[in-house]
Order: sequence, then structure tokens, then C-alpha cells
Amino acid sequence: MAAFPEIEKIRYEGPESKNPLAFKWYNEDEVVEGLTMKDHMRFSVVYWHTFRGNGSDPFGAPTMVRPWEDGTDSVENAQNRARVAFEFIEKLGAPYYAFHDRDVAPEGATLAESNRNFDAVVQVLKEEQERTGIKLLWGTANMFSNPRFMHGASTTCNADVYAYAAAQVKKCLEVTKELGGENYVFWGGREGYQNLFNTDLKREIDNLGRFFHMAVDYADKIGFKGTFLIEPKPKEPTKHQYDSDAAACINFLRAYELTDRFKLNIETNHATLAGHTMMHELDYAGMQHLLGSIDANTGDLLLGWDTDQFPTNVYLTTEIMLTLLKYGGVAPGGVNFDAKVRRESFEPIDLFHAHIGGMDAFARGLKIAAAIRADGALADIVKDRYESWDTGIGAEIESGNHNFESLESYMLEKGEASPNKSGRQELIENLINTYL
Ligand code: XUL
Ligand code: CO
Repeated sequence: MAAFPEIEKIRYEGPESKNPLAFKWYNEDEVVEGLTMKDHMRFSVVYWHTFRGNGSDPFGAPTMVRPWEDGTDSVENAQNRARVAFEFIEKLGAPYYAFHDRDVAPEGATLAESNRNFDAVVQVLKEEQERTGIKLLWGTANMFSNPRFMHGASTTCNADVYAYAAAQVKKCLEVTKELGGENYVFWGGREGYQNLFNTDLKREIDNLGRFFHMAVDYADKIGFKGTFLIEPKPKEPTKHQYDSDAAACINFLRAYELTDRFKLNIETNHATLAGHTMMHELDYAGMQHLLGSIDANTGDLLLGWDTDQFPTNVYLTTEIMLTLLKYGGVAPGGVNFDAKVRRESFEPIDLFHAHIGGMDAFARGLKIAAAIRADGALADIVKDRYESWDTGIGAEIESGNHNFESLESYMLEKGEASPNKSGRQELIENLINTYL
């Protein structure tokens, strides 16, 4: 029986449409800069918020009305939920989804039972992927919810818990491969610390590096070719997360010689928690060829935590798409809606409104970014700003032909640096507004 019988496939009706269950901007076959919108964004629906989020918060009970749930934690209920998830994703028209192992199947009393439960649901996921053509963007293991992970998983002080985590990732890699997953994500849920007095920082981070090498070795062994992605986040749940931002992750990846297999999955609300903008994090990862995928959402300006709201701000999506286009697109990553409806938006139809809004906001961002690039005015301003590096002393420095002594001679002779040019920030901000 259909879970959303009253909802037809969501279609593109154009900006004039008043139909809340239609796309105004996301037209999957429309070609922008030589690629369809579908291929530019590679939208993905997350299993955890969309199909497991129940609306509970630290102050109150679940609010979500999900008529397909039978109220049990059984495998049968999980299998039925998987069919519902695919009905939703198919009607929405997103090409991808992403999951944690424990979102899709109930945890058992032992690791072996958990693996059996997982396999039983994976069978349904596989059938549904084949039926609909929807693909797995990435899999990941939840190594933060179960109490055993209170001190972390791959950075825990408890070696047995580390071994458990390794076994869990092994299984999740096998499943991700079986389902054709294109990436595999590590978000370091409890990989961090609350207090440095009880923490052996070096030991924990060395063990984290060792863990990732074991993951790469096992991927090679089973022939999993997907990209590994680390998802930076500075805090929550721990006070200090080891993967705190793009720069910290990249430093870690280089120190432990993992940059050939790992990239980053950058999330908007994590960037802002780190005191950065999403654009900063994307550009920082992109300039080092380590931009792998994005978790699309937004925080709330007035709240200091990870609210994971759906992104609707076109200025934000323009910045994101501008940066993704600059670095050659997001594939084989995607735009993964790691976002949840508010607990007051408890009806199933709110899930459609949320995703349609997010997809439309990104489609607009893509079109605006492409217009900015086609126009070239912004690029001209940047080119002009760095003009001193294109010829003369700048070009000589960049070709490696100078040292402190030769630069001193140059400046002693010249006496004073050439005058600066205006940064033109206000002009640029006005210019961006003309495309919106
Ligand atoms: C947590 C978060 C996770 C990861 C996957 O803030 O973003 O859902 O995306 O573990
Ligand atoms: Co995320």
C-alpha cells in the first residue's frame, strides 16, 4: 500500500506555478554549463532525518506522524520503511540517497545479529534501487548513538570498542559496495574530547589514522572503489571534535598520508559552527583538490547549535554553486540534504515541501552562479586585483626566481611599494545582487 497515495510525481512547472508540490526552478533535464541540473547537483535524500527523525528534542517527546510505522523496532517494520523511503525519493525525483547502517536496520543484541538485520533490510534496499534506478551516494556507520561509543569509536580509550567499530565499518563497507555506493563517509561523531586532562591526544589521533588506513586496506581487498570522505564538524556532541574544520581535516589527512584516498564532505551548519562560511570551507577544500561532496542544510543565525534546517537562502546556494563550479563540480559526490523538518512540521507532506524547497533553492543558485560566470564581471575584478602578479616582479616571484636578498635589492632600489588598489567589496556585493 502506498504511503503517499495522494502525492503524484513532483514535476517542474516553472517559476509562475502556484502549486506547492511542483518545482519552480529545478528542471532536471535543463542544461547549464553543459550539464543537466540533475547531474550538476546529484541530489540525495538522507535516511536518518527523513525516515528516522521523530521530532523529539531534549525537552519533548516525538511529534512526527508517520502512518507507515508500526511502532516496533522489528526487521519487518524496517523493511517496510525502506519501501516507503523509495516511494518518497522516487516521487520527489532525487537520484540518490544516503544512510547510516543503524538507520536502515535495527541493532541486535550482538554484532552478528546486527549484521543479519542489516542484510535483511539491504535485500529490500537493493530491490528498490533496481526497481527505481535510485542510487546510493554514500553509506556510513553510526558509531556514536550506542552507549558503547561514549568515549568515541576509532579514538576511544577502550580497545574493544575500537575493534567493534572496525567490525562495524568492515560490514558497512561491504554493504556500501554491494549497493553500488559511490562514496563512504566518516563523520567523527564522538571522535573528540570533553576534557584534555583525561585525554591522550596523540594516542587517540594516531589510532584514528590507523583506523582509516585499515578502512582503505579493506576497501582495496574487496574492490570498493568509492571515495572516502571525512565530514568536518567542530563540536557537538563532543566539546572538541578532531575533524573540526576543513583545514584541520586536511592537516590530519596529510600527516597520516591519506590524501590519495580521502576527500571532504562539507556541511553548511558544521562550517558555521566552526566560525566559517560554507563558501570558505568549500574553497579551502577545493583549492587542495579535496572537495568531495556536500551535506546541504543551514543553521539558524540566532541559535548556536546544529539545527540542520533545509536550505532556502538563494544567496547561500549561489555561493555554494559558484564554488562547486569553480572546482569542476561535485561528482562523484552530491548535494546531500542532511536536513530535517522542524518538530512542528509533523505531517508526511512537510517532507515534500522541505525537499522541494531545497532543490529549488539549489537550482536557482546554479543558474545564478552560471550567469555570474558567463558575464565574467566578477572574474575580471579578481583578475585586476591580482594583476601585479601577472607581469614584472610578481611573475618573477611566482616562477621561483627570487629570494629575500634579491627582493631586498629590488625594494631598496625602488624605495616604496606601488600603491594598492581598492578591494571594491561594496561594488562586488552590489554586482552579485544584480544577478539574484
Ligand atoms: C552530524 C552529521 C551526520 C553525518 C553522517 O552532524 O552531519 O549526520 O552527516 O554521520
Ligand atoms: Co552531515
